[in-house]
Amino acid sequence: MNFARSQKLFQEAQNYLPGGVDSPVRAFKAVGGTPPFIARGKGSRIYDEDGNEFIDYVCSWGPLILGHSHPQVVDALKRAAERGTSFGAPTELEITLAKMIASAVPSIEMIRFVNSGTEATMTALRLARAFTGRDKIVKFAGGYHGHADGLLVKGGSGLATLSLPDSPGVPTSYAQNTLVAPYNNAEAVAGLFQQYPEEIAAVIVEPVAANIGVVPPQPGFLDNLRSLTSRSGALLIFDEVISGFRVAYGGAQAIYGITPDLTCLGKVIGGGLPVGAYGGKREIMKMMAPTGPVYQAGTLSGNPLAMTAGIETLKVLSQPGVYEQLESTASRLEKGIARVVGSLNLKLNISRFASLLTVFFTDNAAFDYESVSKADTKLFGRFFQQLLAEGIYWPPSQFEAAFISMAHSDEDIDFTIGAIEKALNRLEV
Ligand code: KE4
Repeated sequence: MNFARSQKLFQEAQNYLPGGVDSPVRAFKAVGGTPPFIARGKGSRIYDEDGNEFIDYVCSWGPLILGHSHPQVVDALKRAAERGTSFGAPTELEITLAKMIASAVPSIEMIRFVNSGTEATMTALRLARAFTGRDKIVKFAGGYHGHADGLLVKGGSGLATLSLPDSPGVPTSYAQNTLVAPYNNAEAVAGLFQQYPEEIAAVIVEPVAANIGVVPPQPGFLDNLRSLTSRSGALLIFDEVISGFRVAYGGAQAIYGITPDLTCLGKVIGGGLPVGAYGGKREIMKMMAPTGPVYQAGTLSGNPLAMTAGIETLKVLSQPGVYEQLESTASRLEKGIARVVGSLNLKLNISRFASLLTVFFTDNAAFDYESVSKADTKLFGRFFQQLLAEGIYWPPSQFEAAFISMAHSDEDIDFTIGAIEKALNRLEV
């Protein structure tokens, strides 16, 4: 493959943007080489500035569950843009999307739209602190909830990849209010509640961890968090920015039958445009300005284009058979990779939850940050480069999930399995 134009653009970009990118993982630091500069996307495919074509398993890190440039979304966006892109005033579109989300996720009685998952989790934690009058929060090692200061403590996702356990610039005083427990370890959380009685405002958790690669909750883990928080007067916050409307139309909370106090959403509900949201019980949410004293605001919050893309995306997702199709496609990929791994007698671990999948270069179980951090990230980098050369755009980090969309066909999956077989054959593992 020829990447001449991407190499030239990458050089130029680095003069203006740190690392040439607007989000660290895109710079391919974890896998090496030059990131292709993408010119366009259609369905399951993306095309770079050199004309190379890739089957895309990043899907903009989750939002494009319908695939790129879905006609229903694009047509609605064109019409919306002609009516105006943003008013800084209420629109009916916000009610429409709010109603769709509230009917899909009963724990969300009220919701506030913001512009990113980071804004959603940052505000949900501020709200939890205000509602409980407590300062401390609990997160999980490897959990990534965006880049708000108090959450960059043993972050996952890009931080895990860049092995920066804490980010410089976060005041120690902020970090001291963030307690960290291992994922899938409710006993450790119980210990924190014993150590800091009446001080913990909330536990924030990815109900299906996807920023250390895909690590599903062990049986009982989420139930235990629910009972621990209820007993202690702390709030349970489900960060469903990835899992929301992806693992099920009602999110992971629908699968596990757990009612969190607050839920954070993003990605899919914006259909590829910048959206985040936090929502939950009415008695908690009405503490938000202007009905209550907790402040949060945003110029483009709930803007008509993002609302439109979200509404059209959820309309498609609410149709019968959608999650069955996603499950069938993702399962076909998982089984195909497993066949290859088995035939080559490789020590790899394939971890899948619905349409999220990670191939871990370790035979450790996908249990928590500790267990997956043993993965051979160098080997993963070579695997990634082999796949790219075969026309597969896999997530450029061992600690991210591959995202399967409604646009991935059986032919795409079979081609991908063939490319993975070639790639693994070429690795001296
Ligand atoms: P954003 O601020 O990036 O919209 O959302 C932050 C966030 C919150 N919660 C969860 C569970 C998330 O996964 C994220 C962001 N996800 C990463 C990918 N793992 C975004 C990609 C990137 O950082 O470039």
